[in-house]
Amino acid sequence: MTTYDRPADTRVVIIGAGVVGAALADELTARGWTHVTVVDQGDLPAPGGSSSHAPGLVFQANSSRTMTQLARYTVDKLNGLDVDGEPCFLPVGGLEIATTPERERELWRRHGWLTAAGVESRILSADETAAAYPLLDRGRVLAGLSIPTDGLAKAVRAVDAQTRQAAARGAVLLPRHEVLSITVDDGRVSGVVTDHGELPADVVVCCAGIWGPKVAAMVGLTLPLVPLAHQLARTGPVPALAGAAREATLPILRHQDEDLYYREDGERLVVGYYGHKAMPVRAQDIAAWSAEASTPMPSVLDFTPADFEPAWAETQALLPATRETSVADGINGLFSFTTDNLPLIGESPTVSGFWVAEAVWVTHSAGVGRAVAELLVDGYCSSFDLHECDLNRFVEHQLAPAYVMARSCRNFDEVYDILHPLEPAVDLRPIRTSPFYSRQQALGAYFLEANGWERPQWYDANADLVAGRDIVEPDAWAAQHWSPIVAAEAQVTRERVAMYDMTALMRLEVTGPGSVEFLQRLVTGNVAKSVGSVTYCLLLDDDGGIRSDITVARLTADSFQIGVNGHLDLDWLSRRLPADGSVQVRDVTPGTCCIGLWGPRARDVLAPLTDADISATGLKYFRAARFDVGTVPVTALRMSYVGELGWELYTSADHGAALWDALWDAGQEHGVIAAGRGAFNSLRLEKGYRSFGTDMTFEHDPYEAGLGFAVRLEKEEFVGREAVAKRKDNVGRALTCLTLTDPADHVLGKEPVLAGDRTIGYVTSAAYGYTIGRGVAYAWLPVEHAAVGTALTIRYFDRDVPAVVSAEPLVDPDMTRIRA
Ligand code: FAD
Ligand code: THG
Repeated sequence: MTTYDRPADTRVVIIGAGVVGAALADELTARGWTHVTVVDQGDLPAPGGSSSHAPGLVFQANSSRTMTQLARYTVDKLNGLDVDGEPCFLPVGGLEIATTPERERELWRRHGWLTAAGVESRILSADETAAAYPLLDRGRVLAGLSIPTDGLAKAVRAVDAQTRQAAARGAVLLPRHEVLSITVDDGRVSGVVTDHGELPADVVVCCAGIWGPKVAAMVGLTLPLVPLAHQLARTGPVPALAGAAREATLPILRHQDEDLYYREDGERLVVGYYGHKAMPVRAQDIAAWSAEASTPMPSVLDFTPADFEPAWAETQALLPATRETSVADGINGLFSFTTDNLPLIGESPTVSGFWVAEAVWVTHSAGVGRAVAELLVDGYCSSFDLHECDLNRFVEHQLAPAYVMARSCRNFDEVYDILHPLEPAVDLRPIRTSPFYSRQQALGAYFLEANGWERPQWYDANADLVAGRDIVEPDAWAAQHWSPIVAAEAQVTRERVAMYDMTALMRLEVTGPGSVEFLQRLVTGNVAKSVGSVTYCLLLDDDGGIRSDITVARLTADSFQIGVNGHLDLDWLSRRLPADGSVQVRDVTPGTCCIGLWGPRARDVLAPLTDADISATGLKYFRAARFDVGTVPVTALRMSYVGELGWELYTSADHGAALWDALWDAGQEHGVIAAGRGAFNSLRLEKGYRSFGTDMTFEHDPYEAGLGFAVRLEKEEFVGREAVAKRKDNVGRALTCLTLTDPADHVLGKEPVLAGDRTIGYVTSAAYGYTIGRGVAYAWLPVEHAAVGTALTIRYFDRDVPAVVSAEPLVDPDMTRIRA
């Protein structure tokens, strides 16, 4: 069933002719959409936004695989574009250097990300690094990371080349047109009002860069981005570069230990600096372009030399040749930061036809243009996995101005920092607390943050449980945000019973007479079952890609509780509600809470607290029931993501503390503990349960992901059915369970997987399996390398860690524990 149908004569107005708007116009017209108009307040091809003065360094390394792929496409595309013979890309290569041992290790991690994403790179010794960049003081450098395909994008030329191509295919370019408002009829965009009149539109795409929040506000949309000033200076002529015949021949250089980057500009160097304090500006306060203004570049603020002083001192130390020159000029240029360093791509949740492509660097611009064009033309994006970039990924508090400002500025401060994957945010905490919070504090919880929730990673109160257990201490990197207590909590869950705070797991309520029909159309499973049934199933894209994996509990004839993975699921369901009002969807996460009570003694703890029959036959595996636990009314789902006997127990927040206390007190004689997310993640990997967003995403189908069992092809029509039916017998890759051969080894996720010296895949999530006594890693591999017993290696920093494909699940394969 295809839910999407937009004709090629859809009238599109793109607001903004920076690198993003230009790329989109090109990509849309290349797909046969010709009713495309690009408006910009400024003159083309340098209308005065960030693209008009960006130095254009394209470094492809990124902790996000998607971002690396967007960059890679940009490199490929710009390499093939020119303006009257002048290139849009200078393929000078990239060099990231280390001047500290921590950074040297970090370069290896980055090398791993690049390798996993299919971008060639190489670690260089100190001598090789100095040879690759002769201006460097050899004595200060420890190592380098060389990325031959990085280079310099000529942003203004890229705008010119792509808008020209679009115009040649029929797109209309309207420079010096300022957008003043957007017309919305009956919840749909219908036009764009400029200072030269109104343009009719079926689709409007906001590519307005730092002005994005102002444009989005025209349709009542909050864009969570902050324009921040960033210092960019140019030296005078550097004698060592005298006589340079070309704009640049040296690689672009990153010196992240001191927040600096460099590019050549003929005989000069251009120096970018992130070390100064964050300098946010409100989008509303940024001027519009003006032919009369003394500077027609409203995105450029006055250079503040005092902020640049440390950068210049460091530059002279690192690149001694610069001691013979000085800072000639500089700017404080504005560009967008977001709360998670990722772009904002997607359609407004409330005004249909209003799209945004915002907070995009030059580096990712052509990739984003392609992605948005695919979304508009096809209804899904087949080239990139965009789940991390979706405009609608944020929950309510993440749109609050205070949150957006604090987190965006923090990301500016940390832009080049070495961040552990579990590194928690520091500002504004706590944002959300479950009703168990004070109990958890009293137990010495080590909190990390999940969607704003304070969530225990482990509890110091369990320190006594460590003694006598044989726990492998990980290396210093993996040992961050880790404690041997994590291991003890995991083992005690399998030995006795533990309480897990599951409040952060987002849950929706779907109600109304049309609920069954509505859900049947959207999910891969059959949910038209008896009241009390729980169904594990998937949401799919039209192309069969996995949008989410969810649990659907039928609580009454007309109401369901759905366990989801995040705000995108709420958005997905809300957009597809029937127009007749027969179904409502509501996020019930705030105001409710959940304890996962799991372990072989879970029934011993719960049974005395309730009159309900919770025996193996009274409340079967994957069934739901409502009953009272002491004075607390609960909804119990008999399931367990950690793979043990037990229930998810939900109640309203007001009853939360009483629920905790009841279970805690009753559990004492059975050795109950509170356990944290560290143990949880280890246990779920041993049980083989995938995590959406990490293990599988939009780019994977259910069969590759090992989730074919959750798809009922024989059921009535559902979104994605036709596509998955075709993909079913065409599986080329598989999400595969690996175990690390040496019990002393750890990996953390995102590492490349090798067969011999060939990279064949990458790790998604990883943890130590405290039941099986070795590391566990799930990885995407070609099926020919996914047979049980295949020996492979995982590149962890500079080491190749031996691993073997293992039969899954590693624990309780015959389901006797969980069905007990
Ligand atoms: P813009 O280029 O800002 O384009 C938005 C356009 O929208 C503007 O032309 C504007 O006139 C138009 N517009 C806005 N509002 C309206 C309206 N109401 N009506 C009509 N038109 C409107 N990125 C890299 O990848 N590598 C780098 O090395 C790099 N260095 C940078 C250095 C500096 C100093 C700065 C400031 C940025 C740098 N960036 C770099 C970031 C990069 O420049 C931007 O992220 C990118 O150019 C944004 O492109 P855009 O098309 O989204 O926005
Ligand atoms: N609990 C609830 N909802 C959820 C999750 C959860 N929704 C989001 C996310 N987690 C979904 N992920 C899973 C993954 C596996 C299982 C449940 C949720 C699971 N799988 C059984 C199995 O594979 O053995 C399914 C068996 C079956 O289909 O009968 O339990 O943690 N509420």
